[in-house]
Amino acid sequence: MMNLHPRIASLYENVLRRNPGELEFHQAVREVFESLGPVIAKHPEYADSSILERLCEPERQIIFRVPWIDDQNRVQIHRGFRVQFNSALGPYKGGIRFHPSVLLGTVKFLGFEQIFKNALTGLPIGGAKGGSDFDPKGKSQNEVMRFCQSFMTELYRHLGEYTDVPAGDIGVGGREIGYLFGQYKRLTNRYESGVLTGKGIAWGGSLVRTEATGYGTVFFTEQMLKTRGQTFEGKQVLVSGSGNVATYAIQKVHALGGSVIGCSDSSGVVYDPEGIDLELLRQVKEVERGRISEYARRKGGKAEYHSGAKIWKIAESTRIDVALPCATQNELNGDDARLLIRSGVQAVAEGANMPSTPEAIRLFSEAKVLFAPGKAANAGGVSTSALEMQQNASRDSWSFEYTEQRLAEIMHGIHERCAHTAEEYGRPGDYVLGANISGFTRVADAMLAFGVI
Ligand code: NDP
Ligand code: 2IT
Repeated sequence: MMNLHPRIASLYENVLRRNPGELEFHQAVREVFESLGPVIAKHPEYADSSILERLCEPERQIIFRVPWIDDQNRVQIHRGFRVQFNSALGPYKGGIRFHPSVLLGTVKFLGFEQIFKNALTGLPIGGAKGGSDFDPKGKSQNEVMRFCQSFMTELYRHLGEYTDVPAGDIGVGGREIGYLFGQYKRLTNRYESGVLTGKGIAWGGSLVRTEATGYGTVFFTEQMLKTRGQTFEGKQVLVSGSGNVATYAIQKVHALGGSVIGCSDSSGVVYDPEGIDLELLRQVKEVERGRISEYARRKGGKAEYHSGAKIWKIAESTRIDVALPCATQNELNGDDARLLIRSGVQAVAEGANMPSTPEAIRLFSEAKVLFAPGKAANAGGVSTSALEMQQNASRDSWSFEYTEQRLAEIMHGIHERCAHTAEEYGRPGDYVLGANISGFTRVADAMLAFGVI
């Protein structure tokens, strides 16, 4: 681990002491803090105004009980969260995650990341995250609906298009956003489209929002490759996960001439040397809500399925040029990074939030692998959410082509900002430093302007 600037080190100790046991939150804070030494040295006014202390303390944290009745008429109790972290740049904005692993510390790490990610987009959105330890897997449609209705019955009073605008994340896609929006509309008697993003196209959603995170990750990677005179043409790519982000990352890699030869879910890995058949993957995952083992079964002997395996192992026996972790936090560790580096990986971009461990990031940096942190590489999702809010505010809807063009421009802008900031601070090519400093200064300047609040 890198050393922290002395003023930041004592602050970090405080974060550890005040947020015991929240390991993912500690990790996310540490990663940002490691980048900020040179900024604090250059701009003592940030430290003098306790900007960092304030940034680490969420503006508001809401924790609530979510009771619902399952199909066997049993009462089920889950925990709901919304951490409204920072609203210096706009209404709180960030997704909702439904996964059994969700704890307060998970939501805090995601909300903290979201502050800097959203700042980096250049769009007027603050940072937040929400979720529940509810597991949508194996639940009936009616159970998911009843859960979403109960969740929103408690959360609605904290939301609003000028206050807090949630969206999807792991376990929350178009279906869940539909139930959440329906209940919000019913409780408030307002058709307030701008209160949630990721909505269906017929009722206020934006074209490209579904594809945006995966597409954006690939656009960002394309920009990084370009700095070394490279393109996706002919590249062999691994994409972990097989959910929303992974699916559309795969689609865009293929459109740009690369081949994704492996993807995964939490049960196992598919290795398909012909390149993943996206239509089949979408049929299995989106239509049937099945497992990727089913993908391999239907491909007969042409694709391998490895139960319980890790996707990065594919790099042991096959050349991997680009790796896009698109599943979950800490899914790519030091050993995985070593495998990828030995295989000749040139670029790694995080479609997921914090998928690489600190050791993996250090190894990529030492090996001069192009590395894009999630807060830059996966910002296309929240950016297109902000475009959805713009369309809702003007009661307009834009074409697919126009919206995708806007997304591409935003991702280019983020790449520029990261690259330029890294150069300005004497670390060309360090996208982690560039993203953290660039995101931080935009939020910090707004906070300075507002005084002590
Ligand atoms: P989905 O629920 O659509 O898909 C998640 C995928 O990751 C699934 O394949 C899932 O497998 C796998 N996965 C989830 N948790 C675990 C775990 N603990 N261990 C192993 N595999 C796991 O979610 P998204 O695609 O929306 O999100 C993926 C990542 O991208 C997350 O980190 C999210 O925060 C991030 N992200 C999402 C954005 C969005 O717009 N949706 C925007 C920016 C970032 P299984 O089905 O077996 O659980
Ligand atoms: O992590 C993320 O950026 C998201 N899950 C998307 C958030 C959003 O508000 O679109």
